[in-house]
Amino acid sequence: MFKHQIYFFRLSESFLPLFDAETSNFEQLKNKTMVDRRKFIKTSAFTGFASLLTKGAWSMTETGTIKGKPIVISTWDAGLRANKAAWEVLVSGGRALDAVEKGVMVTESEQNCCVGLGANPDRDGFVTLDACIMDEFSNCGSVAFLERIKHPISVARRVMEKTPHVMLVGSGAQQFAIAEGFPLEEQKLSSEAQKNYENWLKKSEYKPPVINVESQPVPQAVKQEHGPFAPYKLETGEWNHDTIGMVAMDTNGNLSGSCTTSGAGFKMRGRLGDSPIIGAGLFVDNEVGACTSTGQGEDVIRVAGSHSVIELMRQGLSPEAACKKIIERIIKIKGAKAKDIQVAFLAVNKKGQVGAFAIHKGFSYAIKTNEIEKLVPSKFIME
Ligand code: SD4
Repeated sequence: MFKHQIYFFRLSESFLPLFDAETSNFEQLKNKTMVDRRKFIKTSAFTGFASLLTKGAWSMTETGTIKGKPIVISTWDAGLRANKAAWEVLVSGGRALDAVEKGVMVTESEQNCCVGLGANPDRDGFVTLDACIMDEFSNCGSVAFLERIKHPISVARRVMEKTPHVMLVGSGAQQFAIAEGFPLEEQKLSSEAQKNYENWLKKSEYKPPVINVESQPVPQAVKQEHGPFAPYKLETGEWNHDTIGMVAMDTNGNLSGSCTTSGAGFKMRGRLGDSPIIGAGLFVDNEVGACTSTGQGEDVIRVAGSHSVIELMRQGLSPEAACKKIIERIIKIKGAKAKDIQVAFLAVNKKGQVGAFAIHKGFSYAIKTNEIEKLVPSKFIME
C-alpha cells in the first residue's frame, strides 16, 4: 500500500498541528500539490508526486487525500460523541456544514444540563435554546430564546438557507420552525431539570441578572474548579457537559461551525449569551479558520470573542496563540472578577492546526481526524 506519513506533531504552540507549521510557503506548496495531484490522477505517475512531498508536512494516502483533512473539534467531553456523528459525514466526503449540524444534534438529543430540551430552565422554569451555524461562504443563521423545539441548530440552518435574515428569536423563531415542519414538543422539564430547578428555587432570591447568573447554579466545589458555567457530575457520577461548539474542515478544506446551548442555567428570562451570536460564540472565515467559544457568554460578547480570535489568526497567530490573546483580553477587562468566570475558545486554522485556551483549568475539547480521536485538555491561565 502506498502511504506517506510526512507530518509530525509539535506540542509547543498548538496541540496538534496536522500540517507543518514551519512550512512558510504553505499556500504555494498546496497549489503545487493540487496541480500535481491532477497530474497524478491523469497519469498515475506517482513517483514525482511523492518526492514533492518529502519537504512538506503533508501526509498523503494512496487516494491523494490529505491527512488532517477532514478534521472535527468540539467543546467538552460530549464532543467525543458529537464528533462521531460529524465524522460520518466528513469521512464520506460530505460538507463541513452538514457535519457540524449532524454532530451537535447528537448533544441536543442527549439528556444534559446545558444543551437541548432536557437542559436546565431559566429562572421562570422554561427551557430556552440558542444556536447558530456558519458555512464556508460566510452564510450564517441563528435562533435564540427558542422554546419547545428539539433541534435549534437545524432551525438556525433553515434561517440561513430559507430566509433573507441571520437571526430569528423567541416566538417568531418558533413559528418559523413550526412552519418548516419541526414538531412542537411538550412544554415539560426533564425529570433531571425539574429536580435541579426545585433545588434552585429553594435559594432563589431573584437577584439582579448578573449576580443571579454568576452565583448559584453550580455547586461551590465545581465553581471553584471550573467557574460558573462548568459541567458538573450527574447522579450517575458521570461528568455532565456544557454548551457544544463545533468546528470542522472537510476533505475539500472548507470550514464550517455550529454552536448550541440552553445558556446559563436559571438565567433571567430572555437572557442571551454568546452562543447564538455570530462573531461571539462562533465565527468562520474560510480563508483563515473557524472558532467557537464556551463559558460566560456576556464576557465573550464584550470582546466579540470568536471573531477576534479569527482576526488574530488572519494576522498570523496560531489558533492557540490567538485564543490565548483573547482570553488575556477578557481577564484584563474583568480584573479581579476573572477568577469567578470561565471562558474558553477553540479554533482551527486553514492549515488544519488546532488550538484552545481557557481562563481556568478544566476545559477540554474533543478532536477527531484520520489519525486520532480523543479528548485534549486545554491550556489555561488560572488553576
Ligand atoms: C452562554 N456561552 O449562554 C453560553 C454558556 C456556555 O459553557 O457556553 N456555557 O453564555
